[in-house]
Amino acid sequence: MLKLQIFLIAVLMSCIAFVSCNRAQDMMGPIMPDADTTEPSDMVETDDMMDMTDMDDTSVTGPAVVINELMADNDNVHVDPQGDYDDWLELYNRTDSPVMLTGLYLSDKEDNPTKWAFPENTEIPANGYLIVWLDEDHDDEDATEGLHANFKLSKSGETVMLVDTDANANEVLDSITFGEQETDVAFGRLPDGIGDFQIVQATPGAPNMAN
Ligand SMILES: [Ca+2]
Ligand SMILES: [Ca+2]
Ligand SMILES: [Ca+2]
Repeated sequence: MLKLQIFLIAVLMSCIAFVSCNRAQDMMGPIMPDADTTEPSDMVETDDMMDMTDMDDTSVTGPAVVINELMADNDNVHVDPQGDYDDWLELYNRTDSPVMLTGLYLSDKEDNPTKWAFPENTEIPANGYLIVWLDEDHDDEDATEGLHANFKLSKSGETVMLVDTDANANEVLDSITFGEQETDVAFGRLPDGIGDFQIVQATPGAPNMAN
């Protein structure tokens, strides 16, 4: 009789151990997959982060090149190759490859998106910067050095856009509408290429820095 009791107790203990083990596995089960799916894409997303995700997925989705910084009233900050302090705009290549800007345009007029064409074979280096002088010196025979567009930026604010015409239609790759600007104060993305425009330190041709 004692043996039977010991046997039954042993069986009971085994059952309890078995059930406990299964329950522990059930509890563990949902935790592990959740941990695996906690990837950056599940984190809080902003439009900017979406752009970066898109780029990572395909390397080209979303504009490779964006408007990164501008100065609409340059009095004493950055001198052009001809010795003038003119409006300037900085482009930034968000990709790890050089990008040819042939077929791209800059404009300050939404009804004329192809106002100024980048010269043939203008290239922006991988993760690099390119300065365009917005000084109406495009026809100046002395202004052969540097890129000079046929419009200027308004200090009181306006829209400037980067446009591509590759797909038989004008595609606005990037467009910035800014308000009144202070003299010698730069307006740019922070961080480079993805952040919102704000007042920044003037860094023409170099990474943007907080003011
Ligand atoms: Ca100039
Ligand atoms: Ca203008
Ligand atoms: Ca910069």
